[in-house]
Amino acid sequence: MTATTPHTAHRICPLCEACCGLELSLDGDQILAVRGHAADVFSHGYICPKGVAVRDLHHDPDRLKTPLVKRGERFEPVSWTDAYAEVERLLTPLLARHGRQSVGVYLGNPVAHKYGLSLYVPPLVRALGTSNVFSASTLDQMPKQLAAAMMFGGGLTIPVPDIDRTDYLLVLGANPAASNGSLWTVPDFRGRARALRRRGGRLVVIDPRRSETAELADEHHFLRPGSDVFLLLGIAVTLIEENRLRLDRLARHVAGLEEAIAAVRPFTPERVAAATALPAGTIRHIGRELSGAPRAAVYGRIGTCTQEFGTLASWLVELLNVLTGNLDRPGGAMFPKAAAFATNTLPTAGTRRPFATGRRRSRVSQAPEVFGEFPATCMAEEIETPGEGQIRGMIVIGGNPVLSVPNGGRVARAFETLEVLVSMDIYLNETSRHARVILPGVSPLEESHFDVPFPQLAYRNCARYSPAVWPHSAARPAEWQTMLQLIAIAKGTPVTGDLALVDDEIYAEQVRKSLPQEQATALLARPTPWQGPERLLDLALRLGPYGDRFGQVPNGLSLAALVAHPEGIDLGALEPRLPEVLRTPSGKVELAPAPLIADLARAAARLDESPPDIVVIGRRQLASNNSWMHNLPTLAKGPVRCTVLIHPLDAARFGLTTGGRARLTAGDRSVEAPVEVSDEVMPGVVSLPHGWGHNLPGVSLRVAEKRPGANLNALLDDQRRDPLSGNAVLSGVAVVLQACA
Ligand SMILES: Nc1nc2c(c(=O)[nH]1)N[C@H]1C(S)=C(S)[C@@H](COP(=O)(O)OP(=O)(O)OC[C@H]3O[C@@H](n4cnc5c(=O)[nH]c(N)nc54)[C@H](O)[C@@H]3O)O[C@H]1N2
Ligand SMILES: Nc1nc2c(c(=O)[nH]1)N[C@H]1C(S)=C(S)[C@@H](COP(=O)(O)OP(=O)(O)OC[C@H]3O[C@@H](n4cnc5c(=O)[nH]c(N)nc54)[C@H](O)[C@@H]3O)O[C@H]1N2
Ligand code: SF4
Ligand SMILES: [Mo]
Repeated sequence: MTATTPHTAHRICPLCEACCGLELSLDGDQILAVRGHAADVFSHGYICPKGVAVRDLHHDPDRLKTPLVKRGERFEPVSWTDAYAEVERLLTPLLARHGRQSVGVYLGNPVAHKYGLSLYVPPLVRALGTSNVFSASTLDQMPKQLAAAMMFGGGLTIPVPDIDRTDYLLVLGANPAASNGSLWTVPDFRGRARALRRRGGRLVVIDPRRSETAELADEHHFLRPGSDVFLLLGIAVTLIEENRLRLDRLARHVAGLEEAIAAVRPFTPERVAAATALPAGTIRHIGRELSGAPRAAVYGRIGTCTQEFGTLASWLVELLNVLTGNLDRPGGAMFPKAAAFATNTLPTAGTRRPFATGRRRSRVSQAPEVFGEFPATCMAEEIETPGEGQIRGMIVIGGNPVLSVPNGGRVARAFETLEVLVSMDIYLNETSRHARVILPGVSPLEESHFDVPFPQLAYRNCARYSPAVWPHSAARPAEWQTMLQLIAIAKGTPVTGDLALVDDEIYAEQVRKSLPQEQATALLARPTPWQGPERLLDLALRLGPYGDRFGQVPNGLSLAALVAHPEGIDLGALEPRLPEVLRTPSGKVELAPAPLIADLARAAARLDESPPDIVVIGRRQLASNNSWMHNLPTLAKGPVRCTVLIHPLDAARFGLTTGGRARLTAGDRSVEAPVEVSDEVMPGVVSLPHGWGHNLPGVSLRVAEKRPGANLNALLDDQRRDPLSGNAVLSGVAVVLQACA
């Protein structure tokens, strides 16, 4: 555990999608300082305040170090053996009595940042045999993934702006200056945006709030929340009517162009203007600038996803990239080529089937399955509603749905009725307090790190891996080992069984999936120095597009090669990938997927509806990370951040002043928070950040509890979704406002 002299370690930050390289100054088991790793080939020394807070996270006295088991009303620390035995004691009979659907799984955001978790989720779900899988994806990016699957044939085949070479960047519903980018791995967005402007390019931001990103922009336009679909349609029609389509070399790679044009055509800027709260002239102006720029990219993110027309909006973003000829060319919107785990780099085997959702429906709301998941907003009702297939046990992995899912109070009540809740979490927090057993992960610095999804979405191709800064003590399992144990329990293997065998089986399955039989057998006979996620990573790297194919390709990538380069291996600027990147049955970019064309009728029906008086939107803040970094002292400083932002005109109407308090009500749900009057938000819109509300009984977060804030999701409705993707509507929700006494 301890080294004797101060030294330095390098490590990719696991806290957000920017994946910055960190440099840690260490003395023994203490972190003295955290700074950016200047030599990192990808992030070049960039870092944000959350990266610095890795230190607080590692040393947080509230971070759980032993498993907890609930006895009566209280949690007791227990040994790992006892904790696993308790899980087995609770889970095995439940599965036997009520069948495989009786246990559900919820996967939270950190799962995507820890390959020791994410690589073991599919085997866990298979071992459980449940279709009741929920995740933060349906609170977030499902629309974008669904649109990508329909258009390009892969849920992570999502183009990203080639920011360093573009001349015009149109950003809708994203605030990378605060969030550091999402479905777009781009450390130092701010620096790159400034460079874009310095070389004469333009940044245009569409957002109901003048965000930190809008502050950097040449142009910012307020937009009525939830109306991106109409703005994007209006821009598309501008291009069509004004003879601005420039498909050029894209023409031979697309299918459905005429159909897409015919479908969007009725939505002229003049027709959609009122719904967006933007003048038709502004919509046309954006279309003209976008099509006039030599190289341009359109990027839409969470604001365009967490709304009723999220999938339509995500489709239209890419449609604009195609219509302007900017898809897949330098300076446009390009497809990264990741070194490992990207399905769009795997050989295409057999016949490709069209992408489909709804292979199953959820029991209560009849929501279609999308990528094997049901909407997170269906979880509570599936637990509450009796009958065949009712969920009676949950495994929550790295998630805090009580704060992150709309109608969080209902989630909490539902969780209380479960026979079993197993939580893999590092804190006793708003969600894990409902668990029967909490299995805490070690510090992220005590495990090795490789980002599975994010290099697939990165501004530049590169491969980086971080070994553990310190080995975790032998008495505490790494998270992948806990995953193996849960898999074993789900399979009915006694907890005394050999987990190495479970791991070998998972590896063997992956090898057999990746190679023809003979080669697979030969490979499995070869010894490997790796185990667990590292062995899976080595396999993926070596068989990936830059891989050494186990010695066949000289200087190809392997895990050993990555270990030798703590600063990462640069794989170059993004390069055109059409048509090789596509996995659609036609081998073309599908511009007019039938479910999307059909969904336009639903949007059209909404065009003439009068908007609610006041709607609420969220707000991400640099020093927060969803619900779980409020316990870190370096981030918990400064003014109270969980405030209701309101425009001066609305503040006057409702008798609200800065420093006073407002109550927001929707249906029978309400929250209260301090008011901040500001013209940063547009009239008719109030903004409250999500992830707060740390004042619930039973949590053990001594720093966060002091400034608990209000839970936005205690207010939001769990029955509002984008019907195609199942994504929750988190933005543009009507509320009633009142001043509090
Ligand atoms: N109203 C509203 N709601 C939202 C959003 C919004 O914008 N507005 N955003 C949505 C989005 S984009 C997302 S991604 C979701 C996030 O939803 P969730 O993933 O459910 O919530 P997080 O706050 O990310 O919670 C992460 C949990 O993982 C735990 N954790 C942290 N590190 C580790 C680790 O290393 N191992 C394990 N096992 N656990 C760990 C934390 O303690 C915490 O309990 O929230 C969504 N909810
Ligand atoms: N500091 C920090 N960084 C984070 C996180 C965090 O909590 N804190 N969370 C991480 C996660 S899980 C995610 S998913 C990413 C998300 O990263 P981003 O997608 O960049 O998310 P936000 O910063 O919430 O920016 C969304 C913007 O959309 C605007 N908006 C709201 N409604 C609408 C609308 O209807 N239309 C349009 N056009 N705009 C709208 C909001 O005002 C906001 O400025 O951030 C990640 N990074
Ligand atoms: S931007 Fe994201 S990845 Fe980079 S230091 Fe901050 S939290 Fe870590
Ligand atoms: Mo997210």
